[in-house]
Amino acid sequence: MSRAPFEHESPSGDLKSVLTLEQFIINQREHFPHATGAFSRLLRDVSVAAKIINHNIRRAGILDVLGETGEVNVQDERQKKLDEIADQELVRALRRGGECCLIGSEEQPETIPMSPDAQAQERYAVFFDPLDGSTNTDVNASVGTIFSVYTLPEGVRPDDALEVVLRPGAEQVAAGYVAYGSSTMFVFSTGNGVNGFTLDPGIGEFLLTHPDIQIPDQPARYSINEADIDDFSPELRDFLRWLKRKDPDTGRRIRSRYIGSFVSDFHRNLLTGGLYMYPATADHPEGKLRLMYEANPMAFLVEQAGGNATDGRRRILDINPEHLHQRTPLFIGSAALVEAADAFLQGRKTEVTGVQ
Ligand code: P6P
Repeated sequence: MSRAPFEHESPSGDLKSVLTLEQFIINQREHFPHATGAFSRLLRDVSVAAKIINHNIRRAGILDVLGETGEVNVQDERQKKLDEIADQELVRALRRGGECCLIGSEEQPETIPMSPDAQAQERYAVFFDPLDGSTNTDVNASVGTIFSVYTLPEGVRPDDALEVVLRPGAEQVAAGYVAYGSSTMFVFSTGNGVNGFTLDPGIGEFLLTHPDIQIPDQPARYSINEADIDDFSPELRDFLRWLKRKDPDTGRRIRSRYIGSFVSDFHRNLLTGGLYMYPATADHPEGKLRLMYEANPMAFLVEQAGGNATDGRRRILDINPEHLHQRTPLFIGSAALVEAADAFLQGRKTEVTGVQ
């Protein structure tokens, strides 16, 4: 039985019937015939952490939470205070919620077992990047949180859980992100499409504002750090020249946008069409983005929205992970653009329309 939408007075004065995230998740339980409510409670736990992280971010300049902790994380990156806060809030919410048996975080060298029992009663493992793009926090630019959810077979011991759950992204049961931008949005999928919720700070609820998101085929923007262009392969440089050509029909060019936060660039491209690329570079020969808690969850979402995600050769969701912090080259966004990038990178550019 679906719950009635939440009646919400929008600024323009007309009533908008929108669902809260909690109501939506409960309604979604119809897609999980064996759902015990644990999965719904897990998603609620992540959304609670998102609200607390958002609260800290929105007051960062007021609270003493800008700047660095002085630590270097397992990624060999200087940790920001907000990285640490976001990581702590997600661990705290998932531990308090009691539905998660294992956590893998970008900020933690090893996984964190949640269940003290000999055999994990909880069935979910959650991997996350607590604060993606955190170098943006000190300059008031947008950042994000990314999460990925796997189930674990009954009775797996927490000590054995990682090797059991280190599985291709195609086996995720849910994935999502929080974009802390001009508004704060919670976007997720459980395999039945992608839905976006906007936080109404006045009532502390995420409200359904972007139902059934589909990435436009017609791309508006591309995102890549072209400072690394001398590291790019000739095939990738050839693709970028093709990508920037003037459309013979419209005379227009695709525009470049690179925010320095994968979540922000991904979110914009998801709504307006586009392509985000982080290829192998001299500094990141395996690529910079992490498979388990950046590439996999966003690949799950973009495929649910009709897009595509590869490492230039393979579907991201088919990659067999070998370790928790594994990196991968990433080409993700509108399907036709990802396919064109792959064709150029694999020497098949003559298959791409518009190739001179
Ligand atoms: P560069 C943030 O550290 C991140 O992982 C992504 O969010 C972002 O797109 C990228 O790195 C920026 O990296 O090398 O262009 O500064």
